[in-house]
Amino acid sequence: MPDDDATSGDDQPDASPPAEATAERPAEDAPAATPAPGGEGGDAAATEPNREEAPEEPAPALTAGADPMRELRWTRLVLPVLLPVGAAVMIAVFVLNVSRIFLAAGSTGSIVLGVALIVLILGGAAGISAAPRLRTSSIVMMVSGVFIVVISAGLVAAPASVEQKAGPSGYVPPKGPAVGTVEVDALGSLTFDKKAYTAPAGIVQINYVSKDGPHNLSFDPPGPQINLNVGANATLSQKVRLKAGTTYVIYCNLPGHRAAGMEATLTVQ
Ligand SMILES: [Cu+2]
Repeated sequence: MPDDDATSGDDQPDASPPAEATAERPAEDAPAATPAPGGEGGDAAATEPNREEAPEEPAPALTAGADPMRELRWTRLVLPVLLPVGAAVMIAVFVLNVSRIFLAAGSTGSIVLGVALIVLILGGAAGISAAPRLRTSSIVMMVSGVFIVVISAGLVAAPASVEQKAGPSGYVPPKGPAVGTVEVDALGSLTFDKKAYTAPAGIVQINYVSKDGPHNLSFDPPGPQINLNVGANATLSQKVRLKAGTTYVIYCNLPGHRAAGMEATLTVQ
């Protein structure tokens, strides 16, 4: 066993070093003929002048050899794709975040924000054009700073803008816990599961369940101005504020559905 290991161990190093040596030597000789003797000499005095010379020699060789191809690739391939794509991404991010801020700010706030944004853009452009010697790096810093502010403001405003959009057709549901729940089932036979429903007064959660097909739940005046559109075999939950002592007429407003029987009363106790 030890003999086998020894012989196999001997065979492998014997076979590989010549292959490595032949592979390495031409590679070393071709790019840098001068550093090789310096490295073999080993003396500190001999290596130092070689190191100073070495960076000078390959540097012009590299710029002369590699740059035309790199420049061609950069100017004809990368930049024509990168610039428009990058600009489009930046515009998309900017527009999305600004629209979020506007949605969250409300009608008066968005007018103030819009004016501030216009002043900022015009002022920034005027400032940059008035100082033509401004460094490119500082312009990049300023623009990216504005972007960071817009993106972070958009992230902060995102929940508020989504919350306002959540209600169907601009309906803003009442905030606070529901005092009761009413389930209304829309059946395939174009009727509700009951002809009369009851609910407590105050904030009530309506669970509108479609057993078959898409339906809608509308409240007849003086009901909450909401339209609950539910898809086939889906449930839609919405909070509404119901007035005490009122009987609402609830119905499906899809063409023909109310006449076919999708109408009921909701009495608030
Ligand atoms: Cu219906």
